[in-house]
Amino acid sequence: MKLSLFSLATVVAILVAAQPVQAWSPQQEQEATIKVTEKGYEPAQLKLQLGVPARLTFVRETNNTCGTEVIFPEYEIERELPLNELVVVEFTPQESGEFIFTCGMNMLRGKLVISEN
Ligand SMILES: [Cu+2]
Repeated sequence: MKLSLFSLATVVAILVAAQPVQAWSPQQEQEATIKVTEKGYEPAQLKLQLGVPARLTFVRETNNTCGTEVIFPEYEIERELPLNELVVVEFTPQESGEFIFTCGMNMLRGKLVISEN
């Protein structure tokens, strides 16, 4: 009896060790595309979930804008936005609340609304 219990525990331990870690499945990501047009950022507001990696794709569709770069002050991210090129910005929201992203001169503004769900 003692031996079989030990064997069962060993088998269970091996099975548990062999399981992939579900918490890191690739569906744990959030994505959005933001256009830079003559009206500014479209959309100008994004809702993001706290702690889930975010992948934001920017595309500047006009030369008639000062939004030739985008800055996320809280995440110390700055990216050039060449005309009609996809530029991916990735970060994981670490704090809930409202945060801005802007052009290089702080004229165009977008907002991140980060919450736990
Ligand atoms: Cu600007």
